[in-house]
Amino acid sequence: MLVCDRHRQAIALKTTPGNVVAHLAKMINKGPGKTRLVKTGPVKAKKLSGKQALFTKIPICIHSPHDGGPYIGSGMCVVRDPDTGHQNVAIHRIHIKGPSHAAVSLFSPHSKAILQKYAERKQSAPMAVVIGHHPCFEIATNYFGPHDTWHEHELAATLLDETIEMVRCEHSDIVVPAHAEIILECEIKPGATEMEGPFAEFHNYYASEPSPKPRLDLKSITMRKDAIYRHLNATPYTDHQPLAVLPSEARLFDQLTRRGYQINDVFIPPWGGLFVTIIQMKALVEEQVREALLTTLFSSALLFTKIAIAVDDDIDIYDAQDIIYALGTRVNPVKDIMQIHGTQGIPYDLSLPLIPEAPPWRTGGKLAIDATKPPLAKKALREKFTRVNKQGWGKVLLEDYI
Ligand SMILES: [Mn+2]
Repeated sequence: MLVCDRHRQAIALKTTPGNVVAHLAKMINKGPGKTRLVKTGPVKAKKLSGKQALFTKIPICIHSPHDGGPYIGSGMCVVRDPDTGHQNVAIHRIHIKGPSHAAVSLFSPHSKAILQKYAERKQSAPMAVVIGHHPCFEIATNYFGPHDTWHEHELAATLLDETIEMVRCEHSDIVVPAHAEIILECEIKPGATEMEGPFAEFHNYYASEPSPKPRLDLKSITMRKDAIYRHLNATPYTDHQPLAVLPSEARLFDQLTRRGYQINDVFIPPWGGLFVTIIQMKALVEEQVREALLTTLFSSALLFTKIAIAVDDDIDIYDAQDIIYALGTRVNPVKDIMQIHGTQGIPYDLSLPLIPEAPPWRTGGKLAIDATKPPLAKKALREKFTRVNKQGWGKVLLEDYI
């Protein structure tokens, strides 16, 4: 558990827990940091190739009881555009199907577009799977915003504020971090597929049928002398959910702040199945809250948001009890809730009906809840919502009496 909460994320990003999202937003805006190509590095200490290159050399786990087999959930998969040489890095789940072959579920549209070029040319596509490194690498890898000429590991250099050493792969032109724990060098032969799934998803459900996915053939493994296998379990409550949304939280914070809203923090709680986004803000008028909520629901920075909740700065957005308190005491169902019908729901959301003509897409809706206090413009009313605590709370100290 390296980055499962703001406290740990703050250590990784060298900031304070309350400032993680704002800090990350600033870093992402800086763009790529510096990298340096070196001849070799710690990740080349051990090399296994040919018949020695086997997935069985790594303690790959089964994540959930009914999964189709062991899965790598922590692989930062690197592909390289055959025309431009630009790389893309994304975490794709990898279903181990044999000692040296697997199926990869391509999540990133960036990676998909690159691999499509190889497929159209009937060429084998190299893919390097980077496992285990400083958490900034995993945070950066979960950035899925635009980046034309740089790749996610260069963003890690910005987050670390260091020049990152990279090494070339043994079997391709792909460059990978020289100080990573393990690199799996694989190739995807044109048209080759393997069945992938079932696999329990980020929200605790099995939400897709097994289906053919690109087949990965393992060509070599390089690793550090005493390499550590970093496992990321897909089911809550681990690092997986917080990592998957952290750059998105930062991008939404940036988007809302740029629109002029006074945003304190943004949080996509794992206890909302990643379908709920909470924004903490102070508004001059109620209309600002409604606009910020709608922006959140349709933000391109977010993947899954179905429900958006706005709370004030006296609510702890990391505490589910406090959120329910705000919903209970600050929401007038007649005017503080906006419901939108007929929007596109994501395939994973089992609460929504499938579109019969276009499965796995679903028809859904959105829900916005203003659970803030009355806005700053309504000063007297707002003051009525000042939270009261017990007489002497925080002032009576046990030490004064013993
Ligand atoms: Mn990308």
